[in-house]
Amino acid sequence: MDKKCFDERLLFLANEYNKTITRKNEIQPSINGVYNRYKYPVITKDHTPLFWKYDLDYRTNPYLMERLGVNCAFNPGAIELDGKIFLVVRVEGADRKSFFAIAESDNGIDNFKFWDYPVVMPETGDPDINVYDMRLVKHEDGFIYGLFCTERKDPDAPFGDTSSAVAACGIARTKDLKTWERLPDLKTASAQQRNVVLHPEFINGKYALYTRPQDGFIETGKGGGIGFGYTESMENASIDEEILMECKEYHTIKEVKNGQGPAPIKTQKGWLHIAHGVRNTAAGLRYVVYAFLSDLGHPEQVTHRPGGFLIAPEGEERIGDVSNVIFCNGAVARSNGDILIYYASADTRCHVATTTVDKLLDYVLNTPEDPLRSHSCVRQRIELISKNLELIAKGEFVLPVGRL
Ligand code: M1P
Repeated sequence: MDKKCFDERLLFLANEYNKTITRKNEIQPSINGVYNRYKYPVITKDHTPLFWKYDLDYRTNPYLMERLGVNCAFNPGAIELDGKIFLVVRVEGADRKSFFAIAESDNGIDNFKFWDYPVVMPETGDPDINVYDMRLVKHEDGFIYGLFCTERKDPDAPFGDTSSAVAACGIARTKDLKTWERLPDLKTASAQQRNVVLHPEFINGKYALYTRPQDGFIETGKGGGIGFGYTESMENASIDEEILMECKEYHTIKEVKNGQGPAPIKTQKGWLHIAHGVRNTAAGLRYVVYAFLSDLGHPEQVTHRPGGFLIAPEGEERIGDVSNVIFCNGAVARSNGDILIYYASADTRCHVATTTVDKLLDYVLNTPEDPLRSHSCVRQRIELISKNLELIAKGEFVLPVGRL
């Protein structure tokens, strides 16, 4: 390719990239009344800078090919600092490995831009093969902690198994998202850990952690629910006793796995949790996001369990590398009561949903629990129908045209 074509191609790529990172997002009408979705994902692989992927030197890359492709950008941890929203995004290279990279936006809804360089996460003495899904927590000890999943090859995997890993909780901390201090991985009695999240406050002088113990890499076995435990320090984090505070539940949205999302949000009525549940289908696992409330003084005690999911994949969200997956490990509660929920779809891209503390509290306090059997579910629905039909019969409101 001659230099003129090279320059034209670069101009085309730059225009496309700039369109993506400056595109205004559009709020969508809320159907469920709990939150609003947005027209465009907030982060995609196309948000990653061109200079991460292409060698821009005509002499060494005359065809202007990608040399280090990016496959997807999803599952971000989220935090607000000085009024800006920062996402620590899980970026997956074309080579399957994930790494962390920081994107920032003034409003948290659009115009996210990646910093020039991804995060170089320091390693422990046992190097990570893959790192992903960071939960960012501004702890009252003054540090911002990033807890993430670290995977290393399973030394006990049968010969020929080139996929199985041992998943554990990696821990790093920072004050500015730029310099990261890596701490030893969390120690627990469980064989594997994913979805470990630090509670933002001390409880009786100890650090508290939400865990997700599981027996195997994919199979959760006896584990697979949200666990809870304490550690004296984060420099050598170790949980002696891990209790299961939110279990898997037969024939529900969390029948196969159940994991904490971001750190819970403190409200006057309790700790608001956003989590993910996984069920089985003929097409494979289906991941949805759900919510629950726990006690202010005892965050491990769940007080309200609204039945069903909060966010399930819709439309294009259903399709991607791991289809039928909605996953959330980042949310921001702003001082004005707004909540930004960052959820990824199909392990491919990241979206935002906006709501408020008031709305989410109303949702968790007043959505009925899952009664666990079809017969009880239909009874529950008939109660709602009867109440509404009575209201209609009494002429409590002006009926819009057509049927309600
Ligand atoms: O592929 C869906 C999700 O699978 C894992 O989550 P969990 O440990 O709950 O099964 C993670 O790999 C997550 O990143 C991924 O989105």
